[in-house]
Amino acid sequence: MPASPPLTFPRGFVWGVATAATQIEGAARRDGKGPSIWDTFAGRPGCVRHGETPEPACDHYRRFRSDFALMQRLGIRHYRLSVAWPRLFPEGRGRPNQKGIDFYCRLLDAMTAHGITPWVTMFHWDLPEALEAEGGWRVRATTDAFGAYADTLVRAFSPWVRHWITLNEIVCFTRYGHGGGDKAPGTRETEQVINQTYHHALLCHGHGVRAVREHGRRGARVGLADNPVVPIPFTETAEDIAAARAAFVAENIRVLDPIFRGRYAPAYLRAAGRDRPLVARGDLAQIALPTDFLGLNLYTGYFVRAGRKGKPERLPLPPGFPRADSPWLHLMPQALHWGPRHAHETYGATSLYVTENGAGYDEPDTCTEALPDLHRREYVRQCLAELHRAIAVGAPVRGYFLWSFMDNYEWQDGYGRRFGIVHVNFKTQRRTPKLSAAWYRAVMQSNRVV
Ligand code: GBH
Repeated sequence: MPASPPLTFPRGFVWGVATAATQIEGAARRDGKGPSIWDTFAGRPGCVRHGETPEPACDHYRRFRSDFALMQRLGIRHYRLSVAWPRLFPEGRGRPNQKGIDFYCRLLDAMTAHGITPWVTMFHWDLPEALEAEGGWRVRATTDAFGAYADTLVRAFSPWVRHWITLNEIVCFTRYGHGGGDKAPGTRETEQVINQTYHHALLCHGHGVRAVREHGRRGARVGLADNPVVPIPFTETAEDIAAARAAFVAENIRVLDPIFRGRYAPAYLRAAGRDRPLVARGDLAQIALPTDFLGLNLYTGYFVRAGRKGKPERLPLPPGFPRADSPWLHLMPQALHWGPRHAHETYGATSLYVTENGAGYDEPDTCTEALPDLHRREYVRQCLAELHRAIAVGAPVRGYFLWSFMDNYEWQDGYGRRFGIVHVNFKTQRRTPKLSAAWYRAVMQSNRVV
């Protein structure tokens, strides 16, 4: 039998892993760091599983050198991390905390010394609590504070950093944080307030882009990490694909229209009615500043077919549809095909990165040898095959970051749900690469799905 063709990725394809500050650093109050809304939220009874907090997480604050040595041994050359705003500005604004800046300088130094290229997210959900006390994402003043933070960050870290990501998953810290969802600050506000938090987040994205253009090094690149909802056509027929594409626009119009088209879509404004956000002159120009790429965090999706008159009809999932242990993570590798295709075909995105993809399982707290995490390996492998198929039909995907390098603080799920390809024993802080790490190493090295 002839060998099936190897799923080789384009030359220069970027392979990496991802984490975020709150989820790995620990040292929540060290060297002058101020509390973030996640420190506070976790301390509130009933908000996080077993009341677990981001302390000590993976104690990466003290262990980053050995973590980078491990990354190097695992063949990891690109690493997406985030900077903690409250480390640089314990009060959210004002005078920067030099010790916080110094920490990231040491960290970036060690990272690059290990041959690892940083991809830095400016904001991954850890709003300084001091700003929350002044209204947080609800008030426009927070966007000024973010602008100053972004300026400081890009100035301080540009000697090491060429790849910037402004914000991670706007919906998670706006709607899920303020609409009765499960994310900090955990409030329930009116639809108008929620729309306003989105608007302020979008303005901050614009500030991030501006800061990179003003202070970034030559060739610096910047984009957003979005987590679009991904409708997957039930069949790959023209009708179902058109329905899925229409659903993709309807689902993601709130973030992608302002960023790619410099406007709030009439359909969005009509639906929002009197709850639409307050917009100042110049805001949309700032939000739509040209970016260099769009990051997509892709985990799952839903199925759609063409209903009456071609209208998208969402198909309910039967009980028992396969999922990871994270209950929201229905296993739909096709999201890696349709996410990039939709982004390209509807908004004309010309450079895409998968900034996150992976799977969360309840694995043992202790382990002595490589966990045979074949469930994670299998899902990621299927996702990569679908991503390859997307690239083959023209989706401009330039790279892929696996979530996550190591098990970490999974927000409201605490330490219970593990996404790492490296196991972490949170009692001893011992790291043990899982089977998926050995496999991913071979993928990165050969630039193909093995
Ligand atoms: C990403 O979020 C995060 O960027 C990362 O920090 C996190 O650790 C990782 O993924 C794994 O969770 O409405 O009940 O169906 C993914 C966030 C989780 C957001 C599921 C939407 C829907 C919950 N997504 N959530 S539900």
